[in-house]
Amino acid sequence: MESISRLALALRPVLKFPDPRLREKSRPIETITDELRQLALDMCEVMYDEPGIGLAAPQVGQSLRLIVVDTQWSEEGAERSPLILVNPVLSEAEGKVMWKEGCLSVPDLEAEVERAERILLRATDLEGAEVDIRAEGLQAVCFQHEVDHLEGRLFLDRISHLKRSRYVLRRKKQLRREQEDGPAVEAAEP
Ligand code: K1U
Ligand code: ZN
Repeated sequence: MESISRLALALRPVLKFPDPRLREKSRPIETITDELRQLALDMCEVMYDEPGIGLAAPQVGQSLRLIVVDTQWSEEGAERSPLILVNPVLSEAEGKVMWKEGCLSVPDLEAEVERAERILLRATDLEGAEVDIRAEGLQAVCFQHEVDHLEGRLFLDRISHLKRSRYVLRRKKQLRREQEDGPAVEAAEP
């Protein structure tokens, strides 16, 4: 049954660098509609399927200030418990950490990025209630990464020029090869 529903309902594809839609500043959400609720659920599915610990609406081609985050679900024994955050704003940043990040929109790159160690994130949930979350460690880093997406920024913009230029060249070659040979085929799940 599971495999039939997964076949019937295609997941929203994740846009990949250098898609220009990843560089747009997303617009604030004014009204919480059924369409927005559906988008949030679809984003959670994509995040768990990829797999990832966060996702921002522009990564699925929607220029809206909506993010989903679940930094714990992949730990042993943990349940899925996504945070769905509308119009998130970061404040009260304290301290600095270096964190090795990846991005579902920037294939085949992991790099150390400097981030604030602790932050306060203020947002609205899907019921329209205000939420304040004080975060540190991976959750704080993930919030900063996702809010960057809403501004059209990628973690690539926060690494050295040399590392970025090397990645851009490698990615161009990869895309050229895919155009010639077709995209690499991912192993099917059992
Ligand atoms: O926004 C994204 O592209 C998702 C990205 C978020 C992120 C990762 C690391 C640091 C900050 C933000 C990812 O989820 S990449 C995949 C990943 O980190 C992961 C996947 C499965 C299990 C554990 C981590
Ligand atoms: Zn990302």
